[in-house]
Amino acid sequence: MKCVVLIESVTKLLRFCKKRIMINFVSFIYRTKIVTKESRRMLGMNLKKLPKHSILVIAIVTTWIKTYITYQTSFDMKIENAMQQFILIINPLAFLLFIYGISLFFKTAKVRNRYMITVSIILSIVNYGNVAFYRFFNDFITLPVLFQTSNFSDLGNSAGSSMYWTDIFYFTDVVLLILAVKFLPVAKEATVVKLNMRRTYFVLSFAMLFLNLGLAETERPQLLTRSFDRELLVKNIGTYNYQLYDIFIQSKSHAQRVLADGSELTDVTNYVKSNQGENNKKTFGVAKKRNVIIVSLESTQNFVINNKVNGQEITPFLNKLSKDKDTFYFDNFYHQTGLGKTSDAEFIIENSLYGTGRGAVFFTNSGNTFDSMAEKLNGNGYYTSVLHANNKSFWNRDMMYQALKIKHFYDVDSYHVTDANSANWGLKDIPYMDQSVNIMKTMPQPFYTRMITLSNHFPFTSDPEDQFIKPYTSDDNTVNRYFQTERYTDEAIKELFTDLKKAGLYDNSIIVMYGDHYGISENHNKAMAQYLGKDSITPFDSAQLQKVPFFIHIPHSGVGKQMHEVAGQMDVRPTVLHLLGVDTKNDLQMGTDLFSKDHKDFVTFRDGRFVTDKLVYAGEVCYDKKNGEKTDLSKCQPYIDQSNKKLEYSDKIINGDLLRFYDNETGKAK
Ligand code: GP9
Ligand code: MN
Repeated sequence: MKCVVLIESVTKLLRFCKKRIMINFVSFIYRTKIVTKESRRMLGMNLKKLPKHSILVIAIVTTWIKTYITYQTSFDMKIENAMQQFILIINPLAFLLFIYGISLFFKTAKVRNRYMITVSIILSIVNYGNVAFYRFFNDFITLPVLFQTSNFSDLGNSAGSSMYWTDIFYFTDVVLLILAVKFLPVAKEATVVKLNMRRTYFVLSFAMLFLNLGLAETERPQLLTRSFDRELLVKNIGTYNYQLYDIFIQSKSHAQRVLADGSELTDVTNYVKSNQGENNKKTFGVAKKRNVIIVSLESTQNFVINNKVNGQEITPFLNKLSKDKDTFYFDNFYHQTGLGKTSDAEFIIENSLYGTGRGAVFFTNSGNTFDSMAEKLNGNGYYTSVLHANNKSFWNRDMMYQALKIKHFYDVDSYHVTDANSANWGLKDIPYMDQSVNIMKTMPQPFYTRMITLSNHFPFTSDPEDQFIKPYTSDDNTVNRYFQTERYTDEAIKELFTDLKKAGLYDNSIIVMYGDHYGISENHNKAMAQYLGKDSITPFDSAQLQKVPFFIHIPHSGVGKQMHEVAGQMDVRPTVLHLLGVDTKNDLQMGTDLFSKDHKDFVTFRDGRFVTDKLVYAGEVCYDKKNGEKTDLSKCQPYIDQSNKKLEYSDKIINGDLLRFYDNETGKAK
């Protein structure tokens, strides 16, 4: 009923607007002096009073239209289908209904109008701020960026040059609202707006919000928990909601940071020092001054290595490599990522610290001080970069890479991406390898570059010409396809090696490769059990399935072999840096050099599960690793305690931003 009334009011208002508002506004604009009370009376003489709350409707509709026009004209958002377009149209609405609707709580029309004008001005500033920022950074504003001084000066310098007089458009809604308040005859609400009316109104705005989030979730599952790409967020929830979301995330981590003072460092430092191993003299510096190429193998789990589907090898190239004399292949190596997936893996590789348990650390703590592998290598004469053919704001990489002191990010704009050479998530891995090696040729040497593959990403779709093996046969198409895209990525790695040889870069480089995280989640246990020839996948099996491959290929070294130590992504940083002859004894890192005799067969996952050479702890049950049988919890207890400690110290470093107080030259607090 209330809904019908509201719709009727809007229709009446629109009809009225068509006939009358233009007359008023046009006459206003063409008059040389401000319209006097008298002329206003004359103009309004024939007008019937507009329905109550017309100003509210005008405020919402004008800001809504302006915001949508801004999306279309000022941001480069790729809209792929009608549903995305629809979400884009409706996404400002819930927020606008809510924020302007607060005016319904004020008692007089005067206060209500003032409130709405103020909101309209603030929203216009936020909207325009994003436009100006986007012109320069090709990205949306996030709070830490505003407070990064380097950005400030960049912004300051560019502000003038990226503002035009036509930008007045971004304030049209404010102007229209002020004019409407001043000149439109609106029927007055006698007292404060009725409770029933308010209730209906807010139920409507929340319904709008749920509709928006529901549609966004079907378009992009786990949008708010996982996909921290600002473009995707804005596309789905709109600029205003995004800005609120950003404030929420940033203030949470800011509060923890403010409370830290560096006194926690003593415990953390002692813990880390007691876990650092002796360097292995044989391998330390074995790859000194070589270029370092670290490849993130999207969704590659270890069970595909040296394994077959339909009688065919899944990863023939990696299989050969696993037995190569120049390659260390670790077959008991686990990923340690959380919600941040690929970005968590990157974070661990760079810092040998855990991501946060509450989201992607790339997003929550991109303002922190770090002591990344890139920063260490910058200091050792390396040119540092990342090569990844995706939108730079995905996983907040553009911001986090600055904090990690990565010198250059070759993002999607550095690549030639066409419909023909892309599938699934974007540029296919084979052309990605070709183009990346071309970029490497232009880099000063020695360089450290990280590559991130994409083709083997969920939902594992590919073009027929890229399917080198037949799919698996089960009633789970995700699992069936996974083998094909994995096979394709293997071919891309082969291409990388060939390209590096052709480019003359192979001999003086080392190539490190790791699986970033699982590809097949527990939702696909049935098909996985079928493939692995098991009755079912137990928590013990699931923990074992977190194994990802890890390769270190050192051309012409002859030192390679298969390594069976229980290890994890945390160990990559110290292992690689030591191979390059860069010491890490004072660094606050959670991993140890895998070539050190002090390395322990013990890996803790982000969620507290762990694996040792004898035990697996998962789902709060202790398992005997040999046979997967449940065993006495007391056997796991010492490792549970150590795991908790490790996670706690790592979290302390990140949440308190403790590295800002730490001097890794001296190994002491600053
Ligand atoms: C996106 C790619 C995939 O750039 O790294 O991220 P994921 O969804 O696997 O975390
Ligand atoms: Mn990934």
